[in-house]
Amino acid sequence: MEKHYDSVGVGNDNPAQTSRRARRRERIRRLVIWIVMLWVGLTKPLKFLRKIYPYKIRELARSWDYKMLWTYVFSRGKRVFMDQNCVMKDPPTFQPLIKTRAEWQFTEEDIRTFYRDGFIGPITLWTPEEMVEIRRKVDSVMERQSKVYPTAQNQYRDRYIDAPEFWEVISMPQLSERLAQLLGPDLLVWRSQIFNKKSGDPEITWHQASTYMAEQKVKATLEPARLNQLFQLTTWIAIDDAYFENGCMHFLKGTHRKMWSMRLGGSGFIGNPPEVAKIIGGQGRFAKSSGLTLEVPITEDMIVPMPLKSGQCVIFTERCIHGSPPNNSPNRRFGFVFRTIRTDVQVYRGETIHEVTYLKEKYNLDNWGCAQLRGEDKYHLNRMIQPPAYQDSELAAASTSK
Ligand SMILES: O=C(O)CCC(=O)C(=O)O
Ligand SMILES: [Fe+2]
Repeated sequence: MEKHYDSVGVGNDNPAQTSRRARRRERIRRLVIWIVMLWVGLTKPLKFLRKIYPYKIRELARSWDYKMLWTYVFSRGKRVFMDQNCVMKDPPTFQPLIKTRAEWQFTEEDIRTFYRDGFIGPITLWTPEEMVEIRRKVDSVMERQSKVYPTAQNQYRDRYIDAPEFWEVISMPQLSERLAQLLGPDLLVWRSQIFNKKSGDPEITWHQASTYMAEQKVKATLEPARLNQLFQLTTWIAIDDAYFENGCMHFLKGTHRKMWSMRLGGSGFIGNPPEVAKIIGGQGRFAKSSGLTLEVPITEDMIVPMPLKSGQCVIFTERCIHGSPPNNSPNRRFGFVFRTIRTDVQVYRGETIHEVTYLKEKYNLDNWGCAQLRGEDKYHLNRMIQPPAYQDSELAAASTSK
């Protein structure tokens, strides 16, 4: 399974085990970072200075907003935002942004609910019979080495680029037509992931993102035309049934309106009462974070479990805090995820290697590109790939795509 945010890592050292010397080095490192943040905060308006900065400081000065910088500086590095601050306001109208076939059409009420909660689901895409074939195809990709990132530890990222089986699932109109109603008619896929939580695997801690800044820490991964607009959606498809015991998705409804700060240390539980975290956490492990605690006061009524039958999906904004409990069942919990943007969002600006610091993984972007999911691209901001098609005619004939 792809690890996900569970070691976001500003504080992933373990002082008890480190020697005095290492602790001193760590203190000096933090002091240097603090001074850099202070400097960047004070000089942020002086854009001409960026020309002389080294890459990381230049990008930091560009991507970190004042609230991020001053929160870090005034808390002496104890509080941090993992992403750029933004607000999500209601759109001028809750009318779906496109009209489509009746069975895929959201109502105004559906869109209103999405904006109220930050997610919409469960949505049924395929019958259990159809899922037999889809599961077989998705599983078969897992057995082939990735041509996208052949040397990466994680072989499952962005397989929409080299696996026709994945692109076939992602590009089915019952998905793209729904995404377009929320995001608009012109759509790109920029990432896909597999979250195969095996029996005994731990929780995925509560997290949120907007421009995926936590990945490189100094630079936003996505650069949208308008930060406060809805510009990205995640689709989480259940390949097998996902339920509480095997660790289905959970959301903190309504938390998508802003970015929440995180505090170094703490009990490891989100919000104040650990009892609340335990409700959904089984042994209370669900909301445990390694070193960082989201500063959001949660109440029981905010927690929405999202059990899904195989063939169902949930569509959500990554800005809505989400996570999933450990898999305490004998079965795997297999989630197939892809991420969609509007065409006016730039991905990986100027990058040739994308670092995901909390995974300790670097992805060489030579083979990466966005794929056009729907409509047209008037902006041409991103490198594009041609979505994969079946080479093998037998496989194509066996395709159940509609
Ligand atoms: O599969 C999970 O439990 C978490 C998935 C997730 O965080 C995501 O798709 O953004
Ligand atoms: Fe996530």
